[in-house]
Amino acid sequence: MSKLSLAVEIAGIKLRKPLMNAAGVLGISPSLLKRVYDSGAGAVITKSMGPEPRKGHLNPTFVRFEYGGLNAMGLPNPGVDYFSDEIKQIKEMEIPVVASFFGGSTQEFVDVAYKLSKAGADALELNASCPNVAEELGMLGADANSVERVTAAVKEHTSLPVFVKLSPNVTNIKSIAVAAEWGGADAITAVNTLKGMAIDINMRKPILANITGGLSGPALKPVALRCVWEVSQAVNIPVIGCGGISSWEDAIEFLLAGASVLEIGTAVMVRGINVYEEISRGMSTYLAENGFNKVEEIVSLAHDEKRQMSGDSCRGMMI
Ligand code: RRO
Repeated sequence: MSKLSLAVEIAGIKLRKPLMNAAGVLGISPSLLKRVYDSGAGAVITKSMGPEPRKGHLNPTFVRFEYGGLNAMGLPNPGVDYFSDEIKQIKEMEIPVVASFFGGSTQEFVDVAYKLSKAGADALELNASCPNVAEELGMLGADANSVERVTAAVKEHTSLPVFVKLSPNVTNIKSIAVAAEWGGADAITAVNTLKGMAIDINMRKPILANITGGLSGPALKPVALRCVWEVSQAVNIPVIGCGGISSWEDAIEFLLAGASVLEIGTAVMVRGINVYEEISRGMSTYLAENGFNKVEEIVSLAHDEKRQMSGDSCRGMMI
């Protein structure tokens, strides 16, 4: 009988599959997040929650292209107090839940993290990288000192694992990842969306009301893959891969680049919720056909050092 399993463990949390939804995709409704889980995810991630309700930006907030999407939602959320109940509902369904959160100051990050921990989340994803709001809310992740300070403060006030979600809109993502690790992060999520824009040539003005937005989907994938590669070389904590993963082949690439767990976002909107099931199936087939039993056996395997340690350079020769 095959010993093949897609189960993984990250920061002490056991996941039956290495897939989650990316924060914000499918919003916050417990019933939608349950559908993500039922379709083959190992855990679900909520929309980023802040200290107070926020309406977000005016429409249009999303532009779809052939190769991805641009969003400028502007952190719409009902506020952490309202959301605590929703987390309880997700937990009642016995679904592992990662609560994404943000703040406008270190104290706000700490307060929201504390409330989400009390509400029963299994882990927290600290959003240091929203590209669509003023710097103090979004681009905390561009400054290594701030990332370390906020991560350390949050870690002091929660016993939950904290994943720090980084931005690709920086010159040196490795230094930011190391700062998060020094602050006590349990994993790095690489990456959030890439800042971009689109112009309507008939109206002769930007399409998004916010003018700029975050690029996601296949166009982001090579950038995100490079970020995972660099971050996994720079830190000793797990990396969660995110950015344009649309197929099982993409998923395998991210694992080989150094991700241990993957988040899927835009592909769910484009291909439907069954994408988790399809990607899981393709990953299982790849592992079986190439003589692997577990996902962790291929994590970082595209890096020379890991390939030599695992003896994978010989694998092809024996077949
Ligand atoms: O709400 C948004 O505009 C948003 C967020 Br919080 C984020 O983290 N990434 C993104 O592309 N959009």
